[in-house]
Amino acid sequence: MRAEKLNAAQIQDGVATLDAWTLDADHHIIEKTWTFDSFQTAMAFFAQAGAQAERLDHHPEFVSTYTRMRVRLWTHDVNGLTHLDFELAAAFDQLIAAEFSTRLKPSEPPCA
Ligand code: H2B
Repeated sequence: MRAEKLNAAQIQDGVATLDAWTLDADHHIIEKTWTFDSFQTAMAFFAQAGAQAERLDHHPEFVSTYTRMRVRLWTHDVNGLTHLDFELAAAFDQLIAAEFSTRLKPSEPPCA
């Protein structure tokens, strides 16, 4: 069953449940950027985040810039946001908290 496209209110509610993700101007993409302590750590996150994407069969846009990794999420099939975007965003936040909280750039406090 194809995931249903969320409306503006549902999107606002979804963003409120996440940890510091932002909406793009058109409100159909959510994004977050992490800065890691090294490129190697950023690549380790990429690999583990990729596994989460495969688990949900839902795939982000990743932009890697040295120690920074930017993730943007939307659902291609509906050209908007669905519950899958918020599910994967939450999974990434859980991954960061569980595996990378001590490997974020020193100026970035580890996720609570
Ligand atoms: N990822 C994202 N972000 N949006 C989609 O609509 C999507 C996906 N569709 N990953 C999936 C793959 C679909 O193409 C496969 C066939 O299940």
